[in-house]
Amino acid sequence: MKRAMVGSSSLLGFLLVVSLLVVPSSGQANASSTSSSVNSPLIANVTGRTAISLDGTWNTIVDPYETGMGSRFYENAKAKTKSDLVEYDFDRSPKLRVPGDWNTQRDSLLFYEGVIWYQRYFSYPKRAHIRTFLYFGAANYRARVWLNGNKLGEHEGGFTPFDFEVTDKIGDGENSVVVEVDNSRRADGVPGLHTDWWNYGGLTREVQLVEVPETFIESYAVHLGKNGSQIEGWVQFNGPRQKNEVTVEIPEIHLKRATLVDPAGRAVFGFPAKVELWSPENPKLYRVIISGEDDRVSDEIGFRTIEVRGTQILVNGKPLFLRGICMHEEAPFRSGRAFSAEDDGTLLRWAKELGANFVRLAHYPHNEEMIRLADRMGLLVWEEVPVYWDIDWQNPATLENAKAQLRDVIARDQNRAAVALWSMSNETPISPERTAFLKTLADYARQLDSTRLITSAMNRVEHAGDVRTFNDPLGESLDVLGLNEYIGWYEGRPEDADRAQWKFAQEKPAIISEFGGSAQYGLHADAETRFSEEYQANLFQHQLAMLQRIPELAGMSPWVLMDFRSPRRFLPGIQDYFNRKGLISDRGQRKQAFYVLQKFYQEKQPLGAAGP
Ligand code: GCB
Repeated sequence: MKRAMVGSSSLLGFLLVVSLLVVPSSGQANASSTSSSVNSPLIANVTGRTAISLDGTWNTIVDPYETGMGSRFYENAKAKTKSDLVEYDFDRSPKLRVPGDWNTQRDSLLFYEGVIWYQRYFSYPKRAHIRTFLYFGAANYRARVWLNGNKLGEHEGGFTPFDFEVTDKIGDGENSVVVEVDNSRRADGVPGLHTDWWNYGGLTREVQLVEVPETFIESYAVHLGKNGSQIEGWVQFNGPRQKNEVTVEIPEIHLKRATLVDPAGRAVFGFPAKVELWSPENPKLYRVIISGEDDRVSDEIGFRTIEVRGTQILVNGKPLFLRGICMHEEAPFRSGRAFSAEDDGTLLRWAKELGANFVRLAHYPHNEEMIRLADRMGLLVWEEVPVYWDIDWQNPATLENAKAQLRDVIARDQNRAAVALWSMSNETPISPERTAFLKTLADYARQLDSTRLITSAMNRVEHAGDVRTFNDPLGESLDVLGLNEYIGWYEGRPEDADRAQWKFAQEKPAIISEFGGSAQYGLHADAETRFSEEYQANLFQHQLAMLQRIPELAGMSPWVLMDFRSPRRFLPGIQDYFNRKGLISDRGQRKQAFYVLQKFYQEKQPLGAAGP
């Protein structure tokens, strides 16, 4: 037993058993193998680590008949004599950029769903006492990875990060990495066979080699305790040996505390601290430095509380109406999967211009930088896993897959003050199996992160004349109810909203997580004409007037910030495979409805449950 030091002078009251032996962490590390054979711990905050980027151009082979496995493409073989038969050659194959979806890099790949093999060489200076991980920001949808012909593992799920430890497999000097990426839709996948967004395939986010010491900080959570006066959290080490202490430092408030690490490499801490709170109006971030004996990680972290009281959402103890907008991770101007700081910045600046304090990042985890930027810009975030429409509710492997995606996005973003809500699903048809599946997910999310609110976007409504009752049994398992409704687009006329009265089966905060209608930018007609800007603007007017009459309302996120590609939108000259419900066109032009919502967000406050 031993006492750890608090700051430089006082003593910390934590007494923990100390051991010099630390086993690799269990929780996250081993759980990573549930739906995929990824056995490496998922390293948190890769941007704060020493890393070598493998972004750039990769050699690629389009393999529609999935010949590559049988032909052992992963060996990257070369004919050694003139009579050797090798029927592929990465070196002479066309290239694709990484990060990037393949669909928008080559015309012939726009609709492609299947396998593409990626290969590149890199040189690496191997050093003693350094552990190396090959880290992928995301690969849609399934990836199998080999280094120098040795299989590292595979991963399923198109929007979450994964890594493989390559310390023993990486060579000093030249190496070759091969990745088979398959974006075939699967009935047992998450999402399943049908989505209303483009199935962008490829290595869609960054690829890097991350270097850490032998015993390193695998993951950590640092947040404001529920009472608002204490900074709490945990640090998880991974490696053979660890000094008995970890230090958490917030230089700006002269805070430096040491905490003991338990034999499993975990330290749990909590100490009083007075911090300036993070909020949408004041997105204050502090530099937080976590140091063990050999490793040190620095992060920018905001401190705030979020909770519900009756039908209100409270941020830092005060009711806040979420003035939101939904968005896809779709690149402005060029169309395709967004991945760069420039793409993210444009989208979030548009949300700010609209007057939003909240974004619903539909329908899957967006790139990590998007969340970090929201943190810096003061935008609360709804993050979602792609449990979308119908999936294989009765399949245990599908549930494990959804849980793995949830676990990994929480592991990646749990230190972002911006993240207010974890969403389990979108518009899932009600059945006992579905409700049980989503309840399991909601319980799991709470177990992993008790500091945020759990929600889902639902759409079951019971009609009795003009009274609409939102009633989904899943609501029992949630903190906040998300409701998608399309009065005036899929249902009736925009004016029907004037008579609609809303009731909610559960007394909980409700967010209208979607409403909207399509308009082609520049198409002008009267407000009766579908796809005209006037129709969409009129629909927004009626919707907003209706939403103002719902006292339970805690927020809204209309559908959607920008037009996005969708394989189910066929109308020539209008849709052309784009969902046109954007308030901004895919070329960045603001439609009339943009200004209707902007005016509403600027003028009408406070709203709904956050009102007086
Ligand atoms: C919805 C879905 C969203 C679609 C949207 C639409 O209810 O949640 O993914 O894109 O409607 O435009 O139909």
